[in-house]
Amino acid sequence: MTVLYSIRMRAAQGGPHEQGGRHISGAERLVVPAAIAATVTGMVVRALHHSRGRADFINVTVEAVAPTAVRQVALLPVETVPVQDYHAGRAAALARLAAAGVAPAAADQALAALLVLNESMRGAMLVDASTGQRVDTYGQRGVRVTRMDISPDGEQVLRHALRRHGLDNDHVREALVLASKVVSAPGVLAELCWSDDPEYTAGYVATAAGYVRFPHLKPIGSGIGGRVVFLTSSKAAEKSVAYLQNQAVVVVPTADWHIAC
Ligand code: WAQ
Ligand code: MG
Repeated sequence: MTVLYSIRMRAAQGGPHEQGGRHISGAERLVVPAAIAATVTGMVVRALHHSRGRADFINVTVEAVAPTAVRQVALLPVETVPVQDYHAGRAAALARLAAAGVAPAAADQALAALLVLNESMRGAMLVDASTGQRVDTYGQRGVRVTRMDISPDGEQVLRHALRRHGLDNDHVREALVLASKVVSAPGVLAELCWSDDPEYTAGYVATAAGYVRFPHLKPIGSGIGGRVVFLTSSKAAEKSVAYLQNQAVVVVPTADWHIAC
């Protein structure tokens, strides 16, 4: 197996993130050496032409990953729950989280934590699925999930299937890969997410059973999005964080992978 390179980009406006810059965009891929240059260029172009604003700080990291360190995980099956508006979407997402075993009060508390943000975070909040308490120590930055990608063959399968449903866009592809990694992490029960791009209102709830999309989880025009990762126990938090941030993962569709609608 050839060496893969982790490529990670984060872009901000008003200076670097660590000096208070506003998060504009981020991306992470795991690619073969021949794809490094084009991937880096694509990420920089994207950061410079983003609907959240033009970045004035862009950091790109390129780092080899030992082939033995790469783990394969299954691509999550996809389903869309049609909802009229974001009120209905949030109610449906909360119901889905409860069905997955997140305590209803904990799901409410996590949703509230996303709604009070006055600026989007760069990463995710990790929350105890029974108490709703935040358990990571990353504050306004959050935990960044990195070092994941879909396999090249898997990407063809995924894009072909998404195209038939009019869903072959960066948001869906990247979120599906990220969520597939997240729910494969030790101690993770579920994830709730919606985009921070003002024109993109969709979000999802992911569990090991699948990726469930809701076309509306926020009002159009809102630049506040976010992610909450629900942990079965706060005792596992350190292990979960280490996996989310560092474990190299290649996502692969299994023979029974499908998009329900
Ligand atoms: N690790 C952790 N958190 C992240 C990461 C990451 N790699 N990337 C983004 N986030 C957090 C961060 O707080 C962002 O503000 C927020 O998630 C939203 O990020 O099926 O586009 O990249 O139609 O804007 C989901 C629905 C789209 C797709 C999600 O997220 C569909 C999306 P964005
Ligand atoms: Mg975004």
